[in-house]
Amino acid sequence: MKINKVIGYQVLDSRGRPTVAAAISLTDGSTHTARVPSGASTGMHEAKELRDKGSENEEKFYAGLSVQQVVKNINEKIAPRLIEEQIDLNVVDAHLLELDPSVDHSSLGANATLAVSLAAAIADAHSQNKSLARFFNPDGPLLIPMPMVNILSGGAHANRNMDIQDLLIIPVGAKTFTEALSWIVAVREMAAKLGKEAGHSTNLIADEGGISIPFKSVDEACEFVISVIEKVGLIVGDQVGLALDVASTQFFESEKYNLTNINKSYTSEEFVKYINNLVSNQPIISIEDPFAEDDWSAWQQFMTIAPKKLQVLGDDLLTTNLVRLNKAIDQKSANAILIKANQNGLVTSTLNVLKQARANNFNTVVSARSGENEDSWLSDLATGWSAGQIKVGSTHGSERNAKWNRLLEFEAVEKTKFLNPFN
Ligand code: 2PG
Ligand code: MG
Repeated sequence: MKINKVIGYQVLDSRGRPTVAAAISLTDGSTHTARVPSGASTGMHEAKELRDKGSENEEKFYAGLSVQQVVKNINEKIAPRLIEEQIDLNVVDAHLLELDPSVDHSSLGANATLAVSLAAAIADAHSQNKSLARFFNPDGPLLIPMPMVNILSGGAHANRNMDIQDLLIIPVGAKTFTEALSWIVAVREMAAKLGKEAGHSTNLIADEGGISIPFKSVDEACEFVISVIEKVGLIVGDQVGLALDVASTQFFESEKYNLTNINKSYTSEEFVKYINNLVSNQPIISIEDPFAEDDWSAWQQFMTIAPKKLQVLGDDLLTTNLVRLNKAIDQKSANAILIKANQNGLVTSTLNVLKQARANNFNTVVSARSGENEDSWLSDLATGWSAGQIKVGSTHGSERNAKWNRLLEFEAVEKTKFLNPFN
């Protein structure tokens, strides 16, 4: 099946900011659309998301956040190439790479390349009469990833109410995804209730739907979530583990980690000790970005002393980038990678990063961004690629629940197996 039409246009995301959509129409009359997400605590090594601010095409009505130039790139540069050359859907990414060979896709914008790349994958799946998940994993049971779900939010997603960005839970004792989600919903509800009873304002719902309570220290936040899990009747450790996204790049300045809520600054070496104490004293089974994106030696040092079973997850450190991943493999800087398609810019090369991580025994966590939309392709990618885990934010907001609901759908209608990388 061939491409008939490619149209880029601007839509709004969950923060009410513009983002890019691409629609690909095929010769059978069908149309396939993908919308791209957008981060707030972005790493500097991510592929480049272009916006109009400061450009010739600046669009003032959207506070400079519009993406009209990117839309133009799709309509005037990408579309003619894909249509006139009558290319097959499975080589769209190769053509996008030729059109923009820059490592960070800064000439067309990674938000242009990813929108088209995703729409092409969805269209290709359709041309084979398959869902996107089955397109990538045609045989055997679909493997459903373990969810990692935000309960408390801080950092860039919640007015810096807490220094760390997320306190999440992982329902490691659940036997199915459906059971896992039921526990998560129970914990989130109880967190809101107990938070209010303790006199906190729980009114601020963060960008990813987490509850924002201004806990001063990480220990305080952990202890609160532990009490919530216990109150629900679940066993901390056996059934539910804690996870952190420290997002430390956000508070690393002048070579110091500055925890402003407790008024303390740490050198890299001191912060390695601080993090190691934290993970040794709390039931934390996964820690993301404990150190800043270029503080490689802190990562390496930590890995030599960290508890053996701890998942040490690189987000800003690795930015779904093959070169950075290979460096982390060589230097033993982490043992898990967050996979975000828009940090990379193309579906095929995102998958290559995931494959390389898996081949080197890294855990893989497919992740949404803080600025999301109603699309659910993320759940299809995570499942089709058999990623061990998925991170979508909280269970609040339709842009988040679209992804959870897609996984519930798989479990209801397909033959599935629920993955547990923590077993
Ligand atoms: C992260 C993501 C998602 P953002 O840091 O892992 O939680 O945040 O999309 O803002 O980079
Ligand atoms: Mg992160």
